[in-house]
Amino acid sequence: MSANAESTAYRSALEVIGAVEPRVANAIRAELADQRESLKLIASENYASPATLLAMGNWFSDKYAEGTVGRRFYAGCQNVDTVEALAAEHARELFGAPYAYVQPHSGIDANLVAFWAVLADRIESPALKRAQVRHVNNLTEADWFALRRELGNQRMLGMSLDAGGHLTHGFRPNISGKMFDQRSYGTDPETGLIDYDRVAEAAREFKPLILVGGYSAYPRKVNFRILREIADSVGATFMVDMAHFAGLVAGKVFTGDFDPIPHAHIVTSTTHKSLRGPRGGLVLCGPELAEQVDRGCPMVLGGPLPQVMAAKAVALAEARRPDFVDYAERIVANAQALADGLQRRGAKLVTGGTDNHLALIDVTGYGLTGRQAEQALLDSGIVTNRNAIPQDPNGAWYTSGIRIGTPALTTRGFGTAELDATAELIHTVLSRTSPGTNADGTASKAKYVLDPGVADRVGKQASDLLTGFPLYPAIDLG
Ligand code: DSN
Repeated sequence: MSANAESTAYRSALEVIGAVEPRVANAIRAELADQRESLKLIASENYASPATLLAMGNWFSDKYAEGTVGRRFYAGCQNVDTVEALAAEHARELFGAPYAYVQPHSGIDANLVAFWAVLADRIESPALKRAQVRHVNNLTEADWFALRRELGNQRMLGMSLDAGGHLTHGFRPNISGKMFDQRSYGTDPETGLIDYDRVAEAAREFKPLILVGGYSAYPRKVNFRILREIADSVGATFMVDMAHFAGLVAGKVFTGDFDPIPHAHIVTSTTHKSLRGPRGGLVLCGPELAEQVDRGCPMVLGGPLPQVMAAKAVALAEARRPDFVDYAERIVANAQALADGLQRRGAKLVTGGTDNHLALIDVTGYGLTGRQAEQALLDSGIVTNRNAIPQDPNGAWYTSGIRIGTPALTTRGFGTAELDATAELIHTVLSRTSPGTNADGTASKAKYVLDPGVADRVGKQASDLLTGFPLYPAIDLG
């Protein structure tokens, strides 16, 4: 590849786009500039490689390909078959999974596919069995009524939202919380850690059809062997949503009891977080669920996005290279340096640290809500997101936490020294921010006052830190 191939590719693409709608080309340029200039600590974001990004901008976007490899509802899918089969093969090899389905457009979609597969596999529904084997026109109204009744109201046990679980694990704002009868397991109020005995107790009492493991804001490893034993003890199907930590599984940081693949019946993920691929999802499972998973489109998914499957194939191939192991190890070392740096300076962290890619600051220690802290940090060039903490006194909107993660800055090349410097910047901003007041004099959960000069000074320091680690260094848009 020539030294300036990436620059040439993007310059040409922007020229072509700009000739039609210059404002779109300008927004794309501005997005790169913004990403280059911000200290990105959003735990679920990353920077995909130029090869991954370029694999999405092509004529695969013009192709319908409902169905699966070799069994499509449209003609002319041979090239889509090639990229879908490649992405699935890389996913199987990377994770050591018997079966991979790479069509889901997002993590939520991947979870919906998994829910469908488990329901279809587990529900003793004569009506569903008839619906699977007969043409739908041959079912009676009574069959359909029975099918709806039998599929609905099944039980799911997942991690509670404020302990770090995800909306799709049975919470009300998501369809999973409306179709399933859901209960959650929390964390120990003293340690903030999952208490497996209490999970087992909840499972014994509730007898869920599905036990869900996985999280989007829990800063610790999870023992999937124990969760599988709990699932088995009550006859539940064990599903793991590894969207956040898929990169750590791929990079062999989480092995043995902490690798979900050998323990779960079905595993879902996104591909764009620590895995560093395109925005999308995937499902991994054994042969017993594969047939139902394959029905994902059109059962719950719209037509596949072949251009994204092409990009998944590229990114998964990258993740199979030996240097991805080094990347995954550095993500965790960096998160620990960030967590240690914050705690040394007086910050309070949920669970007192991290052993994955993220940490959760309890900003009540600074007298702030998550919303105030998030905005003050943003004013200072530090991009994070507010997040509930266990038993959050400020609820899910204002919150009391700030979630920070290292996959993106590690991709940029940051090491532990830079993460310690980042901890200093975060602590400076939070300790120099005070809660504001409403017009009527009451305390505001949103308004805040940042000491004069702090945002500019920290913003400059953040920018200096980033200068040593250019983002997409080979891309010069001119
Ligand atoms: N939105 C993702 C996150 O930030 O964790 C999860 O869906």
